[in-house]
Amino acid sequence: MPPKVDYSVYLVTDPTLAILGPGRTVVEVVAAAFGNKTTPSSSNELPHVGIVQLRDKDADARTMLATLAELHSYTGPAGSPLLVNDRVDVAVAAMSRGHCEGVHLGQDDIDVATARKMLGPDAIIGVTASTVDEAVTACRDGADYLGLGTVFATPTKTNTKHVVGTAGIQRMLQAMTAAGFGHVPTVCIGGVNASNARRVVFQSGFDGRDGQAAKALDGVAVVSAIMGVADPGEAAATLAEQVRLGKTQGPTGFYRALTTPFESYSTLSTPPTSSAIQRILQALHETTPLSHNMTNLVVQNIAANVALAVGASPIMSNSGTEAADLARLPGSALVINMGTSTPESLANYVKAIGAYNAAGRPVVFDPVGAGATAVRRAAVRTILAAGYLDVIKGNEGEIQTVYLSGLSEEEVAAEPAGLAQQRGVDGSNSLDTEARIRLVRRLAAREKCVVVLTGAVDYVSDSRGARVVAVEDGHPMLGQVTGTGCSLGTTISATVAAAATLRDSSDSEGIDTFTAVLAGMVLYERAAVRAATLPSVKGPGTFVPAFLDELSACRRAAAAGDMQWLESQK
Ligand code: 3NM
Repeated sequence: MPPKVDYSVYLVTDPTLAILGPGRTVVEVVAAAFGNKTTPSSSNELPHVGIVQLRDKDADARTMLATLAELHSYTGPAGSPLLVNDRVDVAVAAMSRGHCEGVHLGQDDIDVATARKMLGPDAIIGVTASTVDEAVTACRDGADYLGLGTVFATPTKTNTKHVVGTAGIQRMLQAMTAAGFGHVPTVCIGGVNASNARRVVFQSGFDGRDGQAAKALDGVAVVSAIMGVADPGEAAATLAEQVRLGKTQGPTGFYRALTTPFESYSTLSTPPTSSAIQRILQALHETTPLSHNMTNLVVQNIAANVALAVGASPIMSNSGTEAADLARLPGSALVINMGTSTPESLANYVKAIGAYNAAGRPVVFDPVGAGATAVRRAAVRTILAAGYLDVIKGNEGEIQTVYLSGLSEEEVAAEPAGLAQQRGVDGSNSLDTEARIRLVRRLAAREKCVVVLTGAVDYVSDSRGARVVAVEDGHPMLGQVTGTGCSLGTTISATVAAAATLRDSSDSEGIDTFTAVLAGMVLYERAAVRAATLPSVKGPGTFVPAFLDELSACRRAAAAGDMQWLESQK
């Protein structure tokens, strides 16, 4: 039997100058990652790198054997296995000298069964898989662990077959547990580093549903995040900590693992209590959170006024560079609204998402017009890859596009017609109620975030796809004023920010992102009904000021403990 391995941080080496930097060797960098220690550590001091793979596509066998001998003087005492990439012949030779513990095989290398015969039962044999079929087949063949990827496109390896995102990793994990291989350890590879490891580990995990057991990643495999940094030892320690947080606490401080059981697909859950909504609106009123809007030109003015009316402090800044400072301001939240995005704004969104993730502050994504053009569909993929989004809000076409953007082409083809065919022009309605509920649940469970599907009836799923609440309120007048859909995103950012602050500061029983999103929605939609039905409101022109007044009045009433305005809410 191969030894038990800590797969949390798996170091894959690369000898190219572009990654190592001038004047450094692979052995020096690996040594640094192990603290330059060639003696066994005390038992309570585990190495940060649990396993190493020598990957050198150009080296001859003899050079590889010499390098393995050197590397093993660090990995051996630490108890971290050392494997060879591709070369079973080199692994056989190195194992006979006690300088290596196994091999890692790609899909074009010698098959697992043959490698096992050559290396024996104690060798560790890992396999790279980038599709569900490859993953299950590798397990059947007897792989000891799998490297799943490519998670994100990476300059380290440009000939990768499939860039699958966290959604693709999750599908492979799900397929493994479905096929009875939940026990086979996995790492993911491709573009993983200290800034994304935590949420990659979290979002890739399959939470289990419909009687299928959960399966999480065991760790991350990295090249440049250790081989290409100035202090490999520190980088390894940081990665180990980020992986641990991803396994135990989710993507940011605010995410809370829900214990609510999964309910049936078509059943709606009980909405949050009026008192939970009241507490969130009161916190909003008292803390005046910053709502940082990276939004389109058309709606900036109304979104800023709505932010003020609901009790937030708006900043309409499209600069990604500035986002790092804004994210650190107390109580901030970010809205990414891609209504009029350009390549430049996309780069700014990516920076801003990274900054808010790093600060542990919420991000709301409004994929405006997501399905309309190829450019927008690509932008959605880039944004999903950029970081954790606490809330995704859109109409049917937009939410479908976001959902489909995480699937492979074969999976898109296999989707039920209603889900796949509609590529999302604004406001289109082709799904029936059950399909809408299924869509929000599936996207929420996959991305592990709250999903809001807007329409005549809105559907909101919690971040496990366990609870879905329908909100049937609002007024047709909202459809006659530009920017009212986008301003709902702004409102949600304000309530989610307030709930995050509430949670950080006091007893927050019953307060989570899901409840906060619903609080923002009911405030928004009830205020619209109240404004539109005032005798003084004659049409869209008189509606806007009355709507702002009602948003402000309802929020103030809630802050004072008066929730009467909500009573006629469905
Ligand atoms: N294999 P970095 S991606 C070695 O997808 C390797 O199978 C991949 O490098 C795969 O951590 C990759 O610097 C390179 O992004 C990963």
